[in-house]
Amino acid sequence: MALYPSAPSALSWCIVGRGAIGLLASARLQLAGYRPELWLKQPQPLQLTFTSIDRQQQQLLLLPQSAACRIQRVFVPVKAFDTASAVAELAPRLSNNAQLVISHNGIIPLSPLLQQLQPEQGLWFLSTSQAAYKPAADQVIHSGEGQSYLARLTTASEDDDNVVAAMTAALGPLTVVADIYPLLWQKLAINAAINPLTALENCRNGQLADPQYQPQIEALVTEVCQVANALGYPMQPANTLAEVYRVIGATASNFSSMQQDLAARRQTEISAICGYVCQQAGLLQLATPANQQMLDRILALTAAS
Ligand code: KPL
Repeated sequence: MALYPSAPSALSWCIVGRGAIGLLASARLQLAGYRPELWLKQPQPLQLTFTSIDRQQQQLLLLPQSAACRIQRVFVPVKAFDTASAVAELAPRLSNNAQLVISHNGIIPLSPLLQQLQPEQGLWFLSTSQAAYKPAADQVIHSGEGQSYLARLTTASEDDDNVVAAMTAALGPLTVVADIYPLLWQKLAINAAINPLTALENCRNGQLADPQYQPQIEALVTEVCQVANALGYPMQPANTLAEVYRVIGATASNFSSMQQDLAARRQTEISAICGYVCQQAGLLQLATPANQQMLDRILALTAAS
């Protein structure tokens, strides 16, 4: 007898963890007629209160991932540093042509993920500016309307239409792009400028509009642009800086994810943000002192806590 006898439904999605974006995606998938199931360390049903962007509140029951069948489609919206271990845990449960969609801040090397996957299993990246937060473990609020971009990272993605339709329901509006890296570098500049500074200053994003932060923000953004340009992703410092200040204004009342992580003494994504910039700069023999300083200061604070 096969270990996982029943085939998953075309509408089944496994969602890893119970972070705000994962729960937002689960709620929206369920409301669109999909069957999201949560992959949790302690599998148990979650009675979720979901508040949509138009302030409608709904009670939803999210079930844990069923042990009865192989996983065909999975969304992995976990922190950059948890992505490889999440994929390794999932790997024995995946169907031969499973499709995995990863989503996180920063950039991580893909080889540790690809080593866990079979050639026919497809890997995708979703970058989103949809905003959600969890006022309690069983509540998620869709707090800001954003957009998402989806790209294939591997060629083995036979059920493209299904992945695109489901991710549109989960986190749309969605644009499919051929290469996600230009967007990831743009987002890296935003996160390198906003996340560590708000974490160090223990402030909301909006405080960075104060002119006292301008020299540091400019230095961080200029370095990210230099590295991106050297890697073949054209980025102009002036436009990128304008975009950083637009995001600071648009998210003025938010606490960045890194401020929240540092305040809660959790591991931060600094290694996948400023750390990735410094690591790539090192390979290109470029100097990135502003990013290095942010990396060192955040790592020192995390180690001390
Ligand atoms: O992505 C973000 C984060 O907090 O991680 C920004 C854009 C800075 C919004 O807070």
